[in-house]
Amino acid sequence: MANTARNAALGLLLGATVAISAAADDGSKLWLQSAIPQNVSLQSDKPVSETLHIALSELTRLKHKWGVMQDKHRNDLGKEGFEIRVMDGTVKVIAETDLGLMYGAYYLLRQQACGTVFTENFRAKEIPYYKYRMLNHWDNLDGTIERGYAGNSIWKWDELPGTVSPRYAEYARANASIGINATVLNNVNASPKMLETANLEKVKAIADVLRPYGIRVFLSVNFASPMVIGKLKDADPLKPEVAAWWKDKAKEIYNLIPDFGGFLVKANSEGQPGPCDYGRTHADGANVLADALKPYGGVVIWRAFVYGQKPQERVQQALLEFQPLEGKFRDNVIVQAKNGPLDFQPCEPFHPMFGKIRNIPLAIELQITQEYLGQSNHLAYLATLWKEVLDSDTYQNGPGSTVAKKIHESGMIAGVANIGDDVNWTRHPFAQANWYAFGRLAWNPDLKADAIAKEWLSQTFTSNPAFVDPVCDMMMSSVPAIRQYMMPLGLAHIFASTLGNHYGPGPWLYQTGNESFLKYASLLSTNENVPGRKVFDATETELGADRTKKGTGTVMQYNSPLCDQYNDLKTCPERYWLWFHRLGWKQKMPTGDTFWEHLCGQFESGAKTAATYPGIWESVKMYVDPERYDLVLGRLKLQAREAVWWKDACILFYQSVNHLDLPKGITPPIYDLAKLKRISFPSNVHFCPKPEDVNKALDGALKK
Ligand code: GCW
Repeated sequence: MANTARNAALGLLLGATVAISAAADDGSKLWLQSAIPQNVSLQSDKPVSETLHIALSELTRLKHKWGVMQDKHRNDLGKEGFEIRVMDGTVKVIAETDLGLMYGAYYLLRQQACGTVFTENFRAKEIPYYKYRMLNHWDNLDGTIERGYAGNSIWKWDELPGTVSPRYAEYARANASIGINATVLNNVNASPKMLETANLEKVKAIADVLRPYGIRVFLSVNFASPMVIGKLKDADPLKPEVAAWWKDKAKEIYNLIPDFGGFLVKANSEGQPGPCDYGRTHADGANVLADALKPYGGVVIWRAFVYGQKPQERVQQALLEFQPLEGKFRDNVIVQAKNGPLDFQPCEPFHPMFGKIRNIPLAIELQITQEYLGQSNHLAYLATLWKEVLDSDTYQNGPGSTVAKKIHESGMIAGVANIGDDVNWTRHPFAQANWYAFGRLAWNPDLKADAIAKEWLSQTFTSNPAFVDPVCDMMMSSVPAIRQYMMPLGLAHIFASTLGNHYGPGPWLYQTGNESFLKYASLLSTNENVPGRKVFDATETELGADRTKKGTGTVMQYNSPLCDQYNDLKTCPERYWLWFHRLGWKQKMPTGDTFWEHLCGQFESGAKTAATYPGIWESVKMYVDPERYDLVLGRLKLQAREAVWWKDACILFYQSVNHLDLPKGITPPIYDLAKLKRISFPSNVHFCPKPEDVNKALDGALKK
């Protein structure tokens, strides 16, 4: 092993570590539990890159004797990998690049916080599984965040580029510590103004802060930008002047930001402009941008979240739209599909594109922000949900064709960020765990959800097992419980507001007779000629969506044997029963009970689990600082209460259509259906009601 002289020198440092206070904790330091180490002076005979400076400064927090070694002659670690060895009492980080050393430094600090003892001959080697580990911010230029529940955007466009907030470096550091290396700064519902020169200069200022942490900046672009800011007649991707406009824009961007990552595009979806406006295809649209970025090494990320263009069932549309385009995209285009085919619901099967598309590199988009999972009021540990999809077998190339492997072809995994300008970044202290878990899974999708939870808890609170074990169990049970109390068995999109806030239950809205709601949810097309039309809504006899071969045929979008498994209730996983099947209330389930009994049992069980959360938290009070303790307790109490809200609202509403009695063993509703129907919160896309307001609304809905 070549040990360069330079690095022997760098192993010796003068520096100051930062004391950790055990008192009240505002959560701002996240899992890092220290501010950025300051006043670290380095003794080196060679110039030190900013990235290496970061690595060395962080290593001053290591309590063990350490050294770093950059070995450019190795060729097994790549740009970002590292190896750790303990030799002669010294922990050594070995990497080919400064970036690798930085990731190695964060690895060691994580191990230290988790209680690892660096005994002689300790060895570790890590290389990230995905090339692009990316956050998608849905942040707007006016400072609001679509589906953001932790305050306003951290990007302060008004003060940039003159004032560069210290938070940008803290953000970069937090991401670097978990391996995130790419970020899209703005909303996919993109303002064309984002590409104006004045704004690009602001983007440059942010990119300059993120770069030493190994993070590349991307932007969402509006397809009509050549018209809106370029004053062209249209944005037809096949017109030379449109192509020229994009080329000029790319040139301008790369002059400012030489390592700019590329464009993310939401086109012809939910009212956004796109190539279909001119009779062109998604491939035509993506390719004009790809050609502009190609000379600089940039990529186009084209979203597959399209629906409503054609009278097909919504969950089938993306595959139908993109399959004919296989082989037609430039090689620097990646198509990004959500984890499931509908829209980040609590429980969806994996997106059929992952099993059917062969000749388009596919990225996966996960949602870290909890749009449909209680926003910043509920504890929902999403790693379990993400693992479920990443580990799903698509059978594309026989058994073992997991979604995780499929997206390795593009190398891109993206998560819609849950970060805002709240002091603790995510408002609910446990939402930090989702940001953390996303980064860890993007680095290594084989990690286990509980192992990640334990890492996060150890670093964020304490590594004492008396705290970590029960709280980890609570986190692990959270998504399964939410699925049960909100939308059990694969029921989807029954929120109290459709286009608006997606908060609270409203199964009554998604019914025939409520055409506008049904259309937005587009659970099935409103076109009368589509087979299986109007099979979603609840009737006196049934509930669910018939997506079997006899219904809309959606099961056919999955490879064998899944197609037949999903088609038959006896082999369909319980969590997808209502996703693929329309069930009679009195129908006997494979479990022996009737569907109605089974459904009510799910609501009951979810509510019971949520009811245990406040007590679990109270039992670990001694391990938590008072500030975060109170913040979490208040929200867990609300979550327990909201679980009953969901259970009562759904059971009472379904009873109003099926006229069946409450099954034995189900706790009688405490709320009044008519009053629940009147609960309403402001209907906008960046709103999460305050816990006190929800509590007040629920007080008012109690039965007299
Ligand atoms: O989940 C839905 C959201 C929209 C979002 C859209 C999308 C950015 O309700 O707010 O728009 O999906 O992913 O494009």
